[in-house]
Amino acid sequence: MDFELSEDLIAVRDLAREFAEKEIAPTATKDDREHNFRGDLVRKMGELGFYGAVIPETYGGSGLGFLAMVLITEEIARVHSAMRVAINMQMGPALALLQFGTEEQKRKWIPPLVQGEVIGCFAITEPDAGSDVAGMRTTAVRDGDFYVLNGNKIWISNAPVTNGGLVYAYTDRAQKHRGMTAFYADFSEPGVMRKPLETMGAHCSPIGELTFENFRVPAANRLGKDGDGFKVCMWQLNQTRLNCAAGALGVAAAAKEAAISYCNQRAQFGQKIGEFQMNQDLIAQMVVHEEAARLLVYRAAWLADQKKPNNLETSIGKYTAAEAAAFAADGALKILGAYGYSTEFPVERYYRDAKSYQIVEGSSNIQKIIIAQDALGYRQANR
Ligand code: GRA
Repeated sequence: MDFELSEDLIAVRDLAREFAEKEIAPTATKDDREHNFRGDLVRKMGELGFYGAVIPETYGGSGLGFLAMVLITEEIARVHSAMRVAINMQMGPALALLQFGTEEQKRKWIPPLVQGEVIGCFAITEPDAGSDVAGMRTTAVRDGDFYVLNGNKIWISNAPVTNGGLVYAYTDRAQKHRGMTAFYADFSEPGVMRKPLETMGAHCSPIGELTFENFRVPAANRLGKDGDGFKVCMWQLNQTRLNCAAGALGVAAAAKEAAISYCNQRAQFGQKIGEFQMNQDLIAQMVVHEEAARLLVYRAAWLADQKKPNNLETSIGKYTAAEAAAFAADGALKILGAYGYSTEFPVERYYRDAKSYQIVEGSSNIQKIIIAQDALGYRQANR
């Protein structure tokens, strides 16, 4: 195993770090409080190639791969977790198109996603179907050259601002998950209602409901065949989960850095608070959990770059990274005390953002189910 990053990977990581520190950091805390969606920065990230790392040059990407995507995401999330979501919203649909789309679909829709010229999204979750994807109710009924979609999606990142994206719906509910179909839909057509929703964190990343009422999607926008949707969705989630895992690594690093810096500057009872063993215990655990998670996430990305099965490794990486972020943010708040709780400083933002990683793209419990069932021999994760 080679633990060194190549020169290309170091260059792309440094570019992302510089962009995050120079362009995102100055307003991060303020913007997040004001729910300020930074369309300008989202566009710029596209121009810098942050969405195209996993997309071949033919479709406007750099083809650098999944490890590059992870490194970029980590750097963005270390400064501002909410801004990392943009990478997923552009990359997720682009990758699904790359894997399941026709040549025409790829050429038409991938480059604008990669450039950040359109704002993407993927619509899976519904009020009664979160962890249980197959429990969704949205339907797509064929009508000549169109499908007519009806249903309600919730907690959809970018819902208030997206131009369109992946939508999953049942074309034949009787077939259960084998009757689900995937579409790449343009939301400027009539029949799409949006409702923004408030959340605890990640305020710069707008989220909301999408309601489809007799929303007509051309049959030419279908990905694969009728009934391929669940497969497309599980495949897509495996890729986008890696982005969430990388985001969690970034938050874990940010919280740890804040805790260390405060330990070295704050004095109480006549000494730096880093001298107290209870704080050292927290710092040691933050370091270990974060580093372990990083190696696991990089392994999953490396496997993806080798085109080897990696669902299990991605779930292991995502679970570990989410828990490392939550641990680090919680620990940083303990160490910073009132300064951590204060909205003047970014640590409370890390805390709010860290919690999201235990929920999104398969909760920590869903990852544990995937991991345990594989270990027990009930259901193979890599299929
Ligand atoms: O044998 P078959 O033909 O019936 O196929 C089965 C299986 O082989 C069928 O699906 C196939 N399958 C897969 N195929 C390829 C299952 N997993 C995979 C796979 N990874 N690759 C049914 O399989 P099953 O295991 O019986 O399915 P299930 O029990 O209904 O569901 C499985 C599972 C719980 C893992 C799934 O529903 C799941 O992943 N749930 C979590 C939902 C999730 O992650 N939602 C994410 C929402 S989007 C989001 O959070 C956006 C965040 C954005 C951001 O912050 O960046």
